[in-house]
Amino acid sequence: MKPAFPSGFLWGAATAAYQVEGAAAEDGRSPSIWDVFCHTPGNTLCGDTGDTACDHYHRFPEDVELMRTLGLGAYRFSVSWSRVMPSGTEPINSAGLGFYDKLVDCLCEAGIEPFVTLYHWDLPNALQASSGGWLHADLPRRFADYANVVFDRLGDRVRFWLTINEPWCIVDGGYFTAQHAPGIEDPALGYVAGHNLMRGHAYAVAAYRASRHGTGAISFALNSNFAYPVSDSAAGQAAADRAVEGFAGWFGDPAYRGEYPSVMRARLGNLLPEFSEEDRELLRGSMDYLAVNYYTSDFVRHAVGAGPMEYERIPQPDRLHTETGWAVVPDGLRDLLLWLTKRYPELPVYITENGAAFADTATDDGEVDDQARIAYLRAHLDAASRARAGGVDLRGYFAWSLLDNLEWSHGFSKRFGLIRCDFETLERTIKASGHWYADVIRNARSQNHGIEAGTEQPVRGGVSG
Ligand code: IFM
Repeated sequence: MKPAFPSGFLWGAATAAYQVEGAAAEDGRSPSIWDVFCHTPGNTLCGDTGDTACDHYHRFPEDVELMRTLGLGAYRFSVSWSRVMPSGTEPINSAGLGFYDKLVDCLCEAGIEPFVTLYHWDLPNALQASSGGWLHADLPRRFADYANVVFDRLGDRVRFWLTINEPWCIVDGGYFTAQHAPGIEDPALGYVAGHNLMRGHAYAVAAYRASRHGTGAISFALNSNFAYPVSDSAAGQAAADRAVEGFAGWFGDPAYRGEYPSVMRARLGNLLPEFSEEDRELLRGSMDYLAVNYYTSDFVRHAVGAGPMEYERIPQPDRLHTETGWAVVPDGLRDLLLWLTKRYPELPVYITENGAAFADTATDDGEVDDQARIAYLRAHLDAASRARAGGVDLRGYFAWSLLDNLEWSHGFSKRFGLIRCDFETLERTIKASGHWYADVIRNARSQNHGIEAGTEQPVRGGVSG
């Protein structure tokens, strides 16, 4: 039987700086908008902050050893802009940059591919305070300057880059609902922030491709739900189509072809800013690969007046839900990957996040028999393999998350890890799901005749300006 995943498939796990690092005030790091948000009473459950988080900053050698135990081929982590450039611009903080240098060395020594995200939501607060952060038209240039510093330092060892993690979440949480930093509730501003995030992505990609190490692959992490109609009417199907275009297409279309989806342009009008011709040029073909973060899907119906896109989500109480209240819809992963591959052809695909929070119970020894998480991951890997069989050029999969961490405004209450973190003692224990994932990786490798061909070289996608 043909193996479900090919030789060279990248098996990884992911984290993000503010969620795991801690050491918030060490070695010259300045506060990010997430430090300010978490330290503002009422913003996070129990007032939890990332001050210590998992203390990955100090414990990364132990964590890399755990990755080795799991047999991971790749580790996706993010760089904290506030560590590297505390004011947001020059000067560079060499201690902060040095941390990532050491982490990358440690991963390379362990034979684990570093997969680096430049921005996972933690803007230096100095830039928010002085200029309004992503609302300022100049911020994309500042982001590219910072990105360039990181490319220059780590680019000799890092071959996979992501500019921005989940622009949709940044806009939704940060500007539509105020559940995330910077805690603004003004949709009109959200579209401006989203626009500048994509401009920042484009400028950073251009900087990378012009840099001395710029031969790897770069993209941004696109999160999206898939959407299914709750009725089989034509209007229901059209509403579901709009929902996917307005979610995945909102950021995918600009990065592929330099413009927002026409359905968004038609329905949102002036709420969507215009890209300049120069921005369009830089945006087109700015994904060397598709990086997809998937957790759940929506069930929708056409709803006149329910916002410009005129659809509404219908709750599915009969479906299994995770602790974050998200319906478990593995087929949505397959359908989303097929949709993305059809809309953005010729691009290799990596699932850069997939996972679930469940109410883990730990024994006194910290052991966790998280069968619900195993079932979730198994079903999603099966959906991923069906997407591959359907023609998706899937090259890698990253479980979210390597270890339990700060789940943003939910604080430490939602656990996504393959590895348990005891937030009192900071002790780590591999959960049943971690052992299960290690078996999946081992079996996949042995199905490929025990010959692990090494990670395929990053390939630039076939799209050009
Ligand atoms: O924890 C987050 C991560 O930071 C971004 N993607 C979704 C995860 C789960 O909510």
